[in-house]
Amino acid sequence: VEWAGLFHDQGPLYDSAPEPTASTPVTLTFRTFKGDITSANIKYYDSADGQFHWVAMHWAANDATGTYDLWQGTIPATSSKKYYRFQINDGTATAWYNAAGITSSEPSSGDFFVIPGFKTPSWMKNGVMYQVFPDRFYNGDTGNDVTNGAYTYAGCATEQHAWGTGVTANVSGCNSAVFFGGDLAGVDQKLGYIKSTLGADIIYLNPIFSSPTNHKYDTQNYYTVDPAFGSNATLQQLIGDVHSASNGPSGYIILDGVFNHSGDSNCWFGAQSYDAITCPQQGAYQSQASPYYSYYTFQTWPGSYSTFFGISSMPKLDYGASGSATRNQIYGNSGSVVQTWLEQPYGIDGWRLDAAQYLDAGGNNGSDATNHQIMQELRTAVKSVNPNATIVGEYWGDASSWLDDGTEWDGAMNYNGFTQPVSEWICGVDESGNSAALVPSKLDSWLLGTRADLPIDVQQTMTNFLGSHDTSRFATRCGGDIWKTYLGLIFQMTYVGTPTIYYGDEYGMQGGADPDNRRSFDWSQATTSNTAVALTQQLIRIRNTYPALRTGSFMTLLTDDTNDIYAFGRFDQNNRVAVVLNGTGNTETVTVPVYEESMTNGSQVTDLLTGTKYTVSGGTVTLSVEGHYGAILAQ
Ligand code: ARE
Ligand code: CA
Repeated sequence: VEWAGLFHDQGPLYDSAPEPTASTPVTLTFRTFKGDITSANIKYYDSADGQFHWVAMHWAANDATGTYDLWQGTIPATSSKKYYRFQINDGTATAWYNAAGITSSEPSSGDFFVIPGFKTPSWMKNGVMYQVFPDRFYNGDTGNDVTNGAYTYAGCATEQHAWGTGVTANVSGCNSAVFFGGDLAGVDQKLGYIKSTLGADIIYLNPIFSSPTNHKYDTQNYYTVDPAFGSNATLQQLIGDVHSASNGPSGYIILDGVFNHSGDSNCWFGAQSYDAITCPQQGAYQSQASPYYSYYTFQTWPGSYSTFFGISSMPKLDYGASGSATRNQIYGNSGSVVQTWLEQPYGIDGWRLDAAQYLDAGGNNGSDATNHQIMQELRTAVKSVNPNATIVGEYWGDASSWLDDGTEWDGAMNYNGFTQPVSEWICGVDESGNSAALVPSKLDSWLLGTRADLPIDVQQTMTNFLGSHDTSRFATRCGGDIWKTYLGLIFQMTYVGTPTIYYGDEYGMQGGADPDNRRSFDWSQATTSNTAVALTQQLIRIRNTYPALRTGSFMTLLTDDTNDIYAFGRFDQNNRVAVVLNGTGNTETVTVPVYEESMTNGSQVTDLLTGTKYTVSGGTVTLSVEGHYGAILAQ
C-alpha cells in the first residue's frame, strides 16, 4: 500500500454528513493512488452494543487529476456514538488509517468520531473573534474612570494611569489596582474598527462584572456590570450594537464566566469590602448561619478555606451535589447567573469558562466525574436558553475529555493545539518564552495529533490565538520582528478553528508576561496604513470569501525541514486552496505538490495575498515566498 496516496478526513468531499442526526447515514470516501489497492473496509465501534462492525467499501470514482481512486462505504444511521478507522489491503500488505495517521498494525486510539445530534454553533465556525481586556482597549466615558485612591482593596490603593504609560503599579504586588479607564462604552464606540475595519464579528470580553481589580476575575456581584465599565444598560446597548448590522457585519458576543471562584468581596463571602455596597445578608466568611455558607469550602471556619491557587481573595465555589444551592445559583434555572445574561433583555451568545477544569465540590480541583457532571448540567442550562449559544472552556492541555462526546463544551482555548506549536515554530520559544524550536514535520504531527483528539465540529470552533491575557505578547515572544506577526496572522486565518485576535496583536503590540501583556491599546496603529492591520483585514476578507478555509478539508502538502517550509491544502466542493508558509527570514523558491488536493495540470492558481498567478504543472506549483510570510493559492 502506498501510504502517500491515502487520505480521508471529515471535510465535505470525504464525509457526507459531518453533523449527522440519528436518521442520517454517513457515507465516507477514502482516497488511494490509482490501482494501488484491492479492497478497503470501514471498521467502526458502536457505543450502543460495544462491538466493532465492518463495512466493505466499493470503488466509486477517480479524482479530477486521474491520480487517485476514491472508495466509498456507509455507516448506517442510528442515534449512538461511533468511532471509525479504515483498513486498506493491496493483496499482500495491509495499512490502517484513522485521524491520528497511518500505521501498519491496527491502531487502538485516534479514530474519527460520529456523534449523532451534536453540532457546534455555525457562527463560531464561520466567524473571527476579537478579545478585549476592557480596562485597556478604549476609554469611551471618562466619567466612570477609577481615580487615584478611589478605594483601597487588599492593601492596594487604586492608581489611575494615563493611556499609553506603563502597566506596573507604584506599590509592588498592586498591579491589579492600576486602572487606565477603558470601558464598555469604549468597546461600543470602536465596534466600527473591530467589525468594519478588521472584519471580526465575535467579541470576547474579559470579565466585566463588578469587582475591585482591573482584571475582575474576583467577582463581587455576578449580576452587575462594574461601574468603572458602565452599567447593565451600557452592556445591553453594547450587545445590541454588536448584534446589529449597522456598524459592520452583524456579530456575536461572549463573556468571561468566572465560576470556579468568586471574589472575597462578594456578598456571598463577605471577607473584604472596598466600596459602599451593603450586603443584605452576612456572607459565609462572616457567619456560619449565612445562607451562602454552603457556597464555599472551609477547612477551619473562617480563616482556612479553598481558593483558586491559594489566592485568598479568590475563594473557591463549592458546587456540592446536583441540585445544590450553588449549582442553582450559577446555572440552575432562569435567573441564575449563566442564564440571566443569555436571556433577554441581554442575550449574549455564549460563555468562556474560566478555570473550567477546577469546578468541583468539597474544595476539590476537578478533572473528575463531578467536574464533568457540572459541565454537562451547565451545557444543558446554556442550550436551554439558546441552542445556538457557545461554551468555550479554558484549558491549557489536551481538553478532549470535555470535548469528545458532545455533552460538555463546544470548544476550548487552543493553547495546546495552536498557540504552543505555532509559537515554537515561528518564535522558537514556547508560550511562556522558554526556548523550544520546532521543525515543520514536528509542527505538522503536533497539529495532526491535537486535531485527531477532537470531533470535526469541535476542531472548527477551537479558538486559535497567537497570545492571550495570560501569555506574553506574540510580538515580544518573537523578538519584536513584525514579519513573524505577519506569518502568525496568515497561519491563524487559514488554519482549522476560530481565529481569535487578542486586542493589539493585529498590529504587533509588545509586552511580556502578566501584567505587561495588558498594555493600553495604541489607537494610532489602528488604521490600514499599518501593514499588519491591513494584512489582518485582507486575511479576514479572504477567510470570509472561502468557506474552504473554515469548514473545508485540511491536508498536509509539504513539510520541508531543511528549508523550513510548511504547506497545507484547504478545500471543499467549490474551492481548492493551498497555503504556503515560510518559516525562514529569507525569500525562498518553493515547489508545492498540489496534485495531492487534485489541482489539475494546466490550471491556474492565484496568490490571494499578492494577486500573482501561477500555472499548475507536473502536479506542482513553483512560487517564491517572502521570509516570514506566506502565500494563499486559490483555484
Ligand atoms: C495576579 C498577578 C500575578 C500573580 C497572581 C498571584 O497578575 O502576577 O502571580 O496575581 O498573586 C486573574 C488575573 C491575573 C491574576 C490572577 C490571580 O487575570 O492577573 O494574577 O487572577 O489574582 C492556570 C489556570 C488558569 C489561569 C492561569 C492564569 O489553570 O485557569 O493559570 N487562567 C485564568 C484567567 C486568568 C485569571 C484566572 C484564571 C483566575 O485566564 O487571567 O487570573 O480567575 C500551565 C498550566 C495551566 C496554567 C498555565 C498558566 O499551562 O497547565 O493550568 O493556567 O500554565 O500558569
Ligand atoms: Ca472610562
